[in-house]
Amino acid sequence: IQLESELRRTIGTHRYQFYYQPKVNAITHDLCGIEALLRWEDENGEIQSPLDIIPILEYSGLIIEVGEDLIQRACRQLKQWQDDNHLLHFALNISARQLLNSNIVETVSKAIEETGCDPQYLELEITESVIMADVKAALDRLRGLEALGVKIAIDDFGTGYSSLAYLSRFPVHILKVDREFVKDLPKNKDNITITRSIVELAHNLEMIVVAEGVETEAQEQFLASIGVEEFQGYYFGAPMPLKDFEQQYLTLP
Ligand code: G
Ligand code: G
Ligand code: MN
Ligand code: NA
Repeated sequence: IQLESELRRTIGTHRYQFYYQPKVNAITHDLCGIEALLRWEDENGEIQSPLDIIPILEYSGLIIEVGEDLIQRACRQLKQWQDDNHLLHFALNISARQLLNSNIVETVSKAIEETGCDPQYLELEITESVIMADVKAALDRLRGLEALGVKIAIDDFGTGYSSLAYLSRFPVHILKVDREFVKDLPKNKDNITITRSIVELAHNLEMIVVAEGVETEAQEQFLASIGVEEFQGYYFGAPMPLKDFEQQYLTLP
């Protein structure tokens, strides 16, 4: 409860911030975008993981208000990079309640309008299980978001129970292969079969594939060989504060 009131009290402050993790093109290894990952600083200045924070924001309903602030911040950062000629795709995670119990379409629309960012570069990551929890409502929201020009990614793909029939009807542009399947590539035969199938499915549905949790050259080479378009993982870079990200990736040597 104390943590909850602290989370409420610090909305809109530096205590909430994004870390940025690079995503690279599978062929050129050029930076093509980032995933923004929430961090929250506690009163001792220690950084807390979203795995501990998001559940509290979700059950308390604070996620709506925090989420609106984060969407605004994301669009502001995206606009700033666009003004500086850094054409990066900006991926932002959207939780269950944010998608299903808030006016997400209006929130995103307002943020795009107020910041002037180019919505084509904004990607909203939604997990498979959230979509399957309420297919009708999710489809309605996703159509609204697509109409704004933003891209939709399915996060942690392969861990839930997606109906393929639904998947083909959804306005989804990107599939993110869960790192569980990347973990022991290229040794694990099951994971070879699974990743190949996911890539084939995605391409048949005209989606691009991002592999998460890429940690080794062997994983990277196998995934490139089966047609994965983008990589994200410690092999290419861990999530890091804005300053470090800009210094490492956006300044000329
Ligand atoms: O950065 P880390 O791997 O610890 O993030 C853990 C999980 O927390 C991610 O898989 C992601 O789904 C979730 N998460 C991270 N940042 C955000 C955010 O800004 N909003 C929401 N809703 N979830 C986030
Ligand atoms: O939204 P999602 O849950 O996919 O967020 C990605 C999470 O995965 C973040 O918590 C991030 O810190 C973590 N992550 C990113 N790259 C790697 C990686 O290469 N290996 C592992 N184990 N975790 C990673
Ligand atoms: Mn994600
Ligand atoms: Na994920």
